[in-house]
Amino acid sequence: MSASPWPGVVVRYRERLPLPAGAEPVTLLEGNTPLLPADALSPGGPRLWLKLESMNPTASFKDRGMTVAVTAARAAGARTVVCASTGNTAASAAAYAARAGMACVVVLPAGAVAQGKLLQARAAGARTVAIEAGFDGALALVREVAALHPEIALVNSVNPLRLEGQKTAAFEIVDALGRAPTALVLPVGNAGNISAYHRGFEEARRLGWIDRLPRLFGVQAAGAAPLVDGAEVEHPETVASAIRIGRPASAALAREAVRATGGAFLKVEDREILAAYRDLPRRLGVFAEPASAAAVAGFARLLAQGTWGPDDDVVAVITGHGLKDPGTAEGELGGGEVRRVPAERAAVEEAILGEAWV
Ligand code: AN7
Repeated sequence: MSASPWPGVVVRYRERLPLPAGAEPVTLLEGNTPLLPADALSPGGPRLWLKLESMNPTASFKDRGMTVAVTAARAAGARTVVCASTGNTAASAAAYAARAGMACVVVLPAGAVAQGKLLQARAAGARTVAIEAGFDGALALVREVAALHPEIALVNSVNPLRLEGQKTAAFEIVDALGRAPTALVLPVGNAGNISAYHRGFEEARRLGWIDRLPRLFGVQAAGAAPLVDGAEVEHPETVASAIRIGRPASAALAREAVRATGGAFLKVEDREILAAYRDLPRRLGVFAEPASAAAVAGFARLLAQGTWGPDDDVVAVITGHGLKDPGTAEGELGGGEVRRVPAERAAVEEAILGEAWV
């Protein structure tokens, strides 16, 4: 009948992760996410897949890194995990800390985190702190505090174990396709994830699982595009709050990822992000948060530029779930309004069969 159940990222990839031998995994059985065919978004173009990282336990890719970072932190005797976050790292840290029986403190840019993510952190009992600063300022402050207090585990992606966990998404893509894709397109904020994919694909090549690296394309929002513009952005602005980051901590690793794979950084306007944000659920049934829609907007741009032919395989990473950001959905999805009708047969019949919707 069934093969053995999925054991989560730490157990599945233990020999590829730098964890102490005795460390008891802290897991919510993250990973093993779908690679969904999405050719409807690639007419005449390459084969396109979406890596649905939104299907992780807290509905973003952060869980892959968090299981490794929190496993190591607990094994080392830490009592408290801390992060700065645009929201998803906080939601994930809060959940894994709860699972581990550890305390969690999340430091967030005030008024700039999507409602669902904030609720996730609070639901899991994290001490939730808002400061009058952007993400970059928040990260600088928690790094300062963590440097003074070794008993605190900082679980931002400056913690190398986060990238180690996140590299496992590359292993899964190779496993699912049986080869390396031609290209991987993903949103870039603090630049940890693109660096982690590079590490994962590079490791897969060293192990002989693939013979070449996919080109890595990092997509930034036009108002928060330090890696495209080549300069830090003091006041990053974009509808995609997850990637409203002006000073990416892993900038150097990300530049190397793009250089070594022959990829590129590109930026997309908010209106392109929102077009993809509306398209994904309507055409494919995939509800993604705006930052993830940026990857699909980037794919569309590269497609229009003739970057690929029909024999290429491209993976776009859906990094987080659309349910996390009901505020943007309410404002931007449009069209799908709720119509009130009387609780009577004729009215319901008309609503079901009538032409009035169009
Ligand atoms: C949905 O949660 O930085 O380039 O603090 O939530 O590795 O930063 C989130 C980032 C893409 C960018 N998509 O990844 C945080 C945070 C979503 C995200 C990114 C984030 P990185």
